[in-house]
Amino acid sequence: MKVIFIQNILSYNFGIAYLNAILKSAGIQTDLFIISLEKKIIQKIIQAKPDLIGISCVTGEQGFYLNLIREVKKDYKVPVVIGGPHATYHAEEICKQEGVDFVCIGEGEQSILELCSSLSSNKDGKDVHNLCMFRNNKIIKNPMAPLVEDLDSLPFPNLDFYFKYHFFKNYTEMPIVTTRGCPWNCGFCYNAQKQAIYKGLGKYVRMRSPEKVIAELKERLVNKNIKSVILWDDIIGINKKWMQDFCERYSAEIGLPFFSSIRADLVNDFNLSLLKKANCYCLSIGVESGDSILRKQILGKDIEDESLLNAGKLVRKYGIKLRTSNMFMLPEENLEKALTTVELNQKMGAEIPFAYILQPYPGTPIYDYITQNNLLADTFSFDSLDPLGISYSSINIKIDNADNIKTIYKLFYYMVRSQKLCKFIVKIIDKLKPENILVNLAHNLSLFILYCKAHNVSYLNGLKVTWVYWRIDRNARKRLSLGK
Ligand code: B12
Ligand code: SF4
Repeated sequence: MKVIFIQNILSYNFGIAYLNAILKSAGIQTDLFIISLEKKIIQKIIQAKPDLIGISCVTGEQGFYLNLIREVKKDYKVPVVIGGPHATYHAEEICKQEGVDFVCIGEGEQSILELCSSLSSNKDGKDVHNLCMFRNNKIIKNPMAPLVEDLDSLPFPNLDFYFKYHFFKNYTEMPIVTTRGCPWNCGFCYNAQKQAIYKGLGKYVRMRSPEKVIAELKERLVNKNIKSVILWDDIIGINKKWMQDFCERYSAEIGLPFFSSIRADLVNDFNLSLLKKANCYCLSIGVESGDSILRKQILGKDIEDESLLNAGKLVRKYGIKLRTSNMFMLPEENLEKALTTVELNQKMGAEIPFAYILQPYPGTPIYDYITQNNLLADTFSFDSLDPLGISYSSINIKIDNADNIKTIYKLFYYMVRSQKLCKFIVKIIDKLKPENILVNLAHNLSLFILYCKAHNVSYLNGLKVTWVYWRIDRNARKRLSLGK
């Protein structure tokens, strides 16, 4: 049995890495193809003769993957299973698409093993937990397996196949996942849906033991030029004992600077003194909107202004860089409310203020709000959601002052960092069209600065990384447009 994973994004994918580890431990052969790093991708996949193709998909990428698997299947009949966030939240829709044989809802370790053995014994996945499929015009949903209760029982995620690519050999940042699940349910996030899918199937928020996390990191750092670590968790800091144990072990045994996200209401002296001692260089906090009504009632994030201001003050007091995550083009947002987001970030002292455009994912409360209030743009299409959420080619909702807000989104970094510049921009905002070439240039420059600061790299190294990404992206686009 041979399983091949196909991936679009130029980054590790820990969903795939966990599945790789579990398959390898069962003696199943695996490989990975990263589309932008391969020439003649279709031929390569066919030549590899997989018995199963696995794809991990976030919303926005589905159209791309569906086209690719249809191309493969023209010349090579192979079962395809799609998992990951998009498959989990939109299983019924995606299972009907041509070329998709199975959709895996939720955690996939048990399912992928069961699927391999089911396919080997010609059972067509009907006996496999978590799978959803479309057969004889009917959607079949198999029972869900309970959540993996003890994350320490899983083998360490296996990234080996990423290192066949030069690109990953040069990576200086090492991510790690320490938890699964988040106890909150913000209205723009899929977490609430995931909680509902897993209701009654075990404890939702689980943490790996600090001991195992450190052991995995140590294993992963051997012979690599890693300069920093990034925690790819939804949240840290909920469990005091865990935080203390993790931070103490990290500082004694790893010590590299690391990045993490944290909720503002978990920012306190206890957590921050531990994080600082462990060499946390940057914390990312979700502000979402500076307008508390928008944040709390429309976006469903129950965090007070005071909590954000206090978090900003404390993070700065401990000498940790403050990254914030903000959204624009929100329902009921107007110029004044968008400017409150700038102002709150200024007051918090955000050094790395990052802005996104709201992507109203179908199935989330914010999407329901937008559709019920007739705010969805006529041009909205499920398939055109931006897989990165930063390009604003697909603005999805109708709001007043849209042009002004788009300009603020693009110049956000400068407006937060300099009050003088902010006042000036506000004065001439009507003249600054968001498509203006200078506005676009300034926006791209700010993305570059934000990248370097958040990833703790010098501008020179940042330029090298940008150049590598740009070249890979340009070559991949050329090849794909020529069908190679
Ligand atoms: C790390 C992370 C990133 C990283 C890496 C992305 C990646 N593709 O791995 C970076 C920083 C690059 C990133 C970027 C983005 N992210 Co992000 N990210 C995360 C985060 C915090 C952790 C992902 C992770 O490693 N989880 C741990 C692994 C073990 O879990 P998993 O991925 O779910 O995998 C399990 C199952 O899903 C399943 N599975 C997964 N793949 C497959 C494949 C097969 C074949 C099978 C059978 C099963 C299977 O089995 C796995 C093991 O149990 C998640 C939130 C979360 N907690 O999952 C958000 C999350 C995935 N991100 C999200 C978003 C929106 C984005 C961005 C659009 C944000 C932005 N504006 O930049 C971009 C999109 C990038 C892209 N095209 O992938 C959303 C996706 C929502 C959606 N509907 O798709 C999530 C779910 C956050 C959220 N709660 O809404 N992200
Ligand atoms: S705290 Fe973060 S991960 Fe948790 S529900 Fe809110 S946005 Fe989602």
